[in-house]
Amino acid sequence: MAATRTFSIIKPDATRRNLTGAVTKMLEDAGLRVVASKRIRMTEDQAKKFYEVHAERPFYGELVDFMTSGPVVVQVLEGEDAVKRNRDVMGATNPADAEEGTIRKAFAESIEANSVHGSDSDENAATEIAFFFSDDEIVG
Ligand code: YYY
Ligand code: MG
Repeated sequence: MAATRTFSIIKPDATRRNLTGAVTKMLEDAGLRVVASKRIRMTEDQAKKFYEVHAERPFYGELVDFMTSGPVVVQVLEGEDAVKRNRDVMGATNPADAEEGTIRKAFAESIEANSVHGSDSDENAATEIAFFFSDDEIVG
């Protein structure tokens, strides 16, 4: 199968604990290649827009506060079946349900502070990549 792309965020709980390298190593060991990466502080507007799909959920406000509480590392990942490959290595949203060997099992602090984001479909991956990166920032 041809390589595809997905979008990843190393969240503030992970950057705060200096886990950028450890998380990235797990992504790479899972067969994903980082083809774009930058460390940013998300603005409130960016976080609100990024998580717009969850706007009606009770956790939305706290999620926006959390995602803007510290630096994040946004990344484009490339690999075979990248969206699923990344979701598999991330593990379940709630670390209590995450399997051994997953990033969230290893590092997540809670269902909110769960260390990583990953796109859930090819379509959303394309939208999310374009939200943070221009074409010339992605080097495959
Ligand atoms: O895609 P994924 O991150 O695994 O979960 P989503 O259901 O898309 O939720 C996005 C984000 O929202 C999740 O990573 C943490 C937060 N969240 C929360 O704080 N509390 C919940 N009950 C559900 C999700
Ligand atoms: Mg999601």
